[in-house]
Amino acid sequence: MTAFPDVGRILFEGPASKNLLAFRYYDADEMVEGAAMRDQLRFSVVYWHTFRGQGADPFGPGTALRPWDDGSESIENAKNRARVAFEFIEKLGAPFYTFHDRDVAPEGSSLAETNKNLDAVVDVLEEEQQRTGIKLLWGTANLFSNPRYMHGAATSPNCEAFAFAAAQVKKAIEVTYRLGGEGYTLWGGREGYQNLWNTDMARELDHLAQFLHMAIDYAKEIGFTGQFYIEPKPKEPTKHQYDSDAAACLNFLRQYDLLDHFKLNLETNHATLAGHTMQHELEVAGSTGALGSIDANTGDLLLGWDTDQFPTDIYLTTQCMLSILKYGGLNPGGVNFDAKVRRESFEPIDLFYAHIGAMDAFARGLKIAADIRADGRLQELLAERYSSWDDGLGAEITVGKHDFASLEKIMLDKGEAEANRSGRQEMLENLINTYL
Ligand code: XUL
Ligand code: CO
Repeated sequence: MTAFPDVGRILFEGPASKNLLAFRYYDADEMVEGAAMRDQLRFSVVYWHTFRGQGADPFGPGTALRPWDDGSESIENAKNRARVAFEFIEKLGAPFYTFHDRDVAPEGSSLAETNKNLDAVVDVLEEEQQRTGIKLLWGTANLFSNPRYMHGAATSPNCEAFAFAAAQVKKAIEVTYRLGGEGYTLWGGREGYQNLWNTDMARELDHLAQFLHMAIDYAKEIGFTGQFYIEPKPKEPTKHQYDSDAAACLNFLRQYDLLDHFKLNLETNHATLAGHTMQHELEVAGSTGALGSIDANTGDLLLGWDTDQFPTDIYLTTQCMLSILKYGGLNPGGVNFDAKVRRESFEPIDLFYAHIGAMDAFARGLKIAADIRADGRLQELLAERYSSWDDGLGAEITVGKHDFASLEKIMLDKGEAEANRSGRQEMLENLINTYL
């Protein structure tokens, strides 16, 4: 049985190819900065949008045609869907995937039954991973769709919602471990508030930290050594999410002694919702040693919500890959396409076009970033800009040889600081464009 009879393995055909079902830039074996593109980019397909997304929006129901899916909540349908997912990922040639517990298997009428359903589908995932060699980048639990989580999960005022979420994450970590997952992600879901009149923020944050400590303690107990991530997002579904941006996440992790156990999974559209660029978020995380993985998508700047579109903008992917290379790559993270096809792109083939374009955009971004780094002018100009700190007074300040009084004396003697140099913003923007 095949769900995509008209599509074979997607091949690299090079930039001259006119075939839109081929890669023009992503050549998995091509070496860039000493590693194959496959290992530099570590592409990953998300189960939730790609295999569960129906294209519904707040104004209308789903439109997607998915002939292999009978629309039921049966285990058989879930198992079949899992096999289709692997056919797709294998044909695409992505080495990884990610899923939430509830994406892959239906909920039962009790936690025990739900866990049993999950195990039954995880049997198929395991079988398909072995058959194809595709690996699990990270696992996660859906702690936001079920109505029990209406007030949040770890931050719920209802301690039994917290307890249920704990049981759910325990199981999801076990399943991730069983499947050889390289990481585990906790996105905030509904951990935030809609209204401060009914919210004890300090208490909620204490509970969230306690929950994360329980997760890492349990991973340790069972021997799961994968990387844990939290994923910043400023709003949606709540008015304010506690993990609002990279800086807020880092502050939270530091405050609660969690910094050694978590890295950040940064998502482009979450960065823009936070009023930042993805480059900003990558620099904040990277410069702190906390850059873990990316959810590679993009938003629509004319729509103020999380549109989760596939990335096609070479300028954006170049910025991403420049920061990623600068901070030593993503391994064990990856470039995870947390993106969905548009409601109007309802045919199965659109899933291929979407992923192929995004993979090519990132491959191109990687190659351009590597060119910029090999050329070296950008780094030279940056180094030059800070060169006053390399010796003399700057170096003395850096090593702690001065205080306010000694600096005052120097400036009283000199009377004025040395003249500034131009920031050369336009020249640098032009320089970047010469590589594109
Ligand atoms: C939500 C989002 C999630 C996480 C996984 O905006 O990005 O899909 O990536 O829970
Ligand atoms: Co995401």
